[in-house]
Amino acid sequence: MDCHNCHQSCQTKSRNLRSNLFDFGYKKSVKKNFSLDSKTTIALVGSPNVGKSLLFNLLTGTYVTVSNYPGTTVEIAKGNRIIAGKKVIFLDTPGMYSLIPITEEENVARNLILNQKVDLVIHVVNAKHLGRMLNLTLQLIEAQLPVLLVVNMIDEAKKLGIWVDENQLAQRLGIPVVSMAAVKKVGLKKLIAKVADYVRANSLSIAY
Ligand SMILES: Nc1nc2c(ncn2[C@@H]2O[C@H](COP(=O)(O)OP(=O)(O)OP(=O)(O)O)[C@@H](O)[C@H]2O)c(=O)[nH]1
Ligand SMILES: [Mg+2]
Repeated sequence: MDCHNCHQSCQTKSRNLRSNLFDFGYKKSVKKNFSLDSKTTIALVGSPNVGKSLLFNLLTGTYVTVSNYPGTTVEIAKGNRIIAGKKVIFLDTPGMYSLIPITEEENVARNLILNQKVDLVIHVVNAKHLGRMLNLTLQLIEAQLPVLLVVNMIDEAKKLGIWVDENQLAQRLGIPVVSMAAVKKVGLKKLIAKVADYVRANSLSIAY
């Protein structure tokens, strides 16, 4: 399958990742060998200023700078948390609008998810700009990456009369979706539960 948006390295990675699709109960897929004590690496990606670093801090207890200035994160931060009895490594990445990089920061994020071992990508979007931000979600899915979508800032969206139906979105995209207001920790437990589902599903897959 061609990757329409990326260069050769992406196509290669896409092929490698095909056997690593995960099963959240949405898709039947073949899982690759996965040792029982292996770590899970999860990258938080998304446009600038959507709350990736705030979420990273909540998930890992590690502090990285959170500000209203887009482009605050310029390099990858690493933290971890035990989820479902396994060590889960979270990576906070610089803002990225698309898998076709324009800025150096976008290149850093893109290279991480396409060229290094990332088991799951959490795409964080702003509920107020869902339409345009879903472009990257579709690109990530098309690149055969396992994706979990976080629709963040539902507190602000609600003030504007915007309500997101996470179940319908999950059905349409074929990936898990969690709506959140990270600033108030709304949806955090649900997100951790979805990550736990992923960790369990992949830990228990049988080697072939
Ligand atoms: N109202 C509201 N504000 C939020 C929410 N999540 C994050 N924020 C705020 O959004 C701003 C940006 O948050 P960051 O975590 O720095 O965003 P980022 O995605 O890491 O941004 P970059 O590093 O520039 O890519 C901060 O002021 C956060 O407090 C939320 O759910 N609701
Ligand atoms: Mg950041």
